Amino acid sequence: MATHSVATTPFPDQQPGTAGLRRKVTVFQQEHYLANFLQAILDCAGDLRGRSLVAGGDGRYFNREALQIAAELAAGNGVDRLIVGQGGLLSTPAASLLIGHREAAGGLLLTASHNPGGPDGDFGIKFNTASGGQASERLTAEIFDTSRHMERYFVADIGQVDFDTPGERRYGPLTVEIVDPVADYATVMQGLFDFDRIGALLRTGEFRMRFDALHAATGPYARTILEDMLGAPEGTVVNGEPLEDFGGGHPDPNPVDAASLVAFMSADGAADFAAASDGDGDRNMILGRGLVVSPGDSLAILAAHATRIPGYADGLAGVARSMPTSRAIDRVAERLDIPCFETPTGWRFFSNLLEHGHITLCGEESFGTSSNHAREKDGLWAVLFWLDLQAATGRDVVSLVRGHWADYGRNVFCRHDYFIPDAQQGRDIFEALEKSVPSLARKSVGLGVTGADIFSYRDPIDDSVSDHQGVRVMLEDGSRIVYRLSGTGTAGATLRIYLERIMTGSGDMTASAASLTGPLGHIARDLTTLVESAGLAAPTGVI
Ligand code: G16
Repeated sequence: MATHSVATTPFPDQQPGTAGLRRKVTVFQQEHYLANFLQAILDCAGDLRGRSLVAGGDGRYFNREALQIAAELAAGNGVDRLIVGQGGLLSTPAASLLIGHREAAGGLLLTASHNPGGPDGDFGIKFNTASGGQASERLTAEIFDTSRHMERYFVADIGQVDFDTPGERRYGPLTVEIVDPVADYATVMQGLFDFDRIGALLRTGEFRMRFDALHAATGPYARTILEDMLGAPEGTVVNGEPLEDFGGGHPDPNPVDAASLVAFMSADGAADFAAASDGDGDRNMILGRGLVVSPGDSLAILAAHATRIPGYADGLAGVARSMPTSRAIDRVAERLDIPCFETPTGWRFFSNLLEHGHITLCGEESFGTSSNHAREKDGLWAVLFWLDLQAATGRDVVSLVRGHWADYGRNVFCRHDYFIPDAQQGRDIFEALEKSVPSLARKSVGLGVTGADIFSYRDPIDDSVSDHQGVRVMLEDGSRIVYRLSGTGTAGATLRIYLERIMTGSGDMTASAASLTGPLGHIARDLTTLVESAGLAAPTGVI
């Protein structure tokens, strides 16, 4: 079977964002676009001849076409084996685990995560290395640089690959192995949690749960684990069928995009526990009756109770959160007397800490939580952790959250997103803010500013430095405002403003985070040029 080189010209826009390259489907459909980027990955991934790669995606539109192109390039570049989830489906955490278990050289993850799908939606691809974790900043920069000079890529004429029939088949120089996307992942979950205890809870008939898979990748995983293995009644998993356009929805488990689940949990007849996951199964949202658990609180509560869970019974080595994430976890770490790391936004910054045993749990405000069992965030893992915790303690989500606030105080957290259609204008607004940092302390904002800086991170393992990771403003009452530009969108620019206010003892701790942080939101907006430059006086999204 012929392997040949295809002449191409570089695309200037293949710079990955927070987690891989995300663009409109129509951009990826341009001739050579995907092949160029894949070749850049393969050129930078080390010697792949004779090695295995894992490949799979969240099932969105263009998933299958992209996999076929990936197989042709893998064969053309001497990869020996491509391990693919049946139907081309692999959730991001499952792919990460599979890379490690099969000792693959890495993985091609076809996903734009929580971004909308369909012919007019988004597509994406990211490369995970042999550790199962996302490519480092350095490797990502190398891939981008290579893409800017791409003049050829290598393919083999392997014909159409069958991505649906389990087992392995030979396509010229390449073996394609089609695996059950769920089996390996489910076994790992069984090793971490007390399935008997969770099963007993779910089978009582008194405890009711709903899991909304938002028509994305987690559906098959949730059905197998929650309904088949743990015995939750059929119908516990809703929207469990992965669809190419996610049923027209936005597969992001947050109170805005999963509003129907929030409404269900606030109405008469609500379940005791609910959860949702995103496009590729790495995010999670946890709900109790009438309550959405803030991701920062979720991380803190899981850490505070971790030793009740079999997989974490020996305690935690340390914890980490991304910089904008609420500091609730810091308080738990302090009490447990374990280290707490503050990293830039992006799961890849946790990789070294996990790899070297510095941390056991980590999480982000963007509805991501996970542990050292994987090198990616893991939506269903978080759901199982919360289930096991409820089974172990006999307490429901509301009781666990309120109990935590009573014990540690509440780090009230809310995110204001300002979407600016003109991307350059968005960058200008952010740059102006960065420039104003030295003078922020002199501003009169109703509350004293006690400090402001531009966050920079030095990785404690490899000493690499990541600058310009967001602006932090500290206020005299302990509140904090953080600003950064989103790195996952495919149009315009989104300025994210993260608001955090500390409550201990006094005041109504149970009021909504949006109302409790409202005044802080005004202060935060007024420290920027959003109103003058973009005419934006109110956020376009509150999460
Ligand atoms: C990705 C990263 C996360 C990060 C998030 C931030 O999430 O994997 O680590 O927190 O982006 O997004 P933004 O840059 O828009 O604020 P995902 O789930 O999209 O892969």
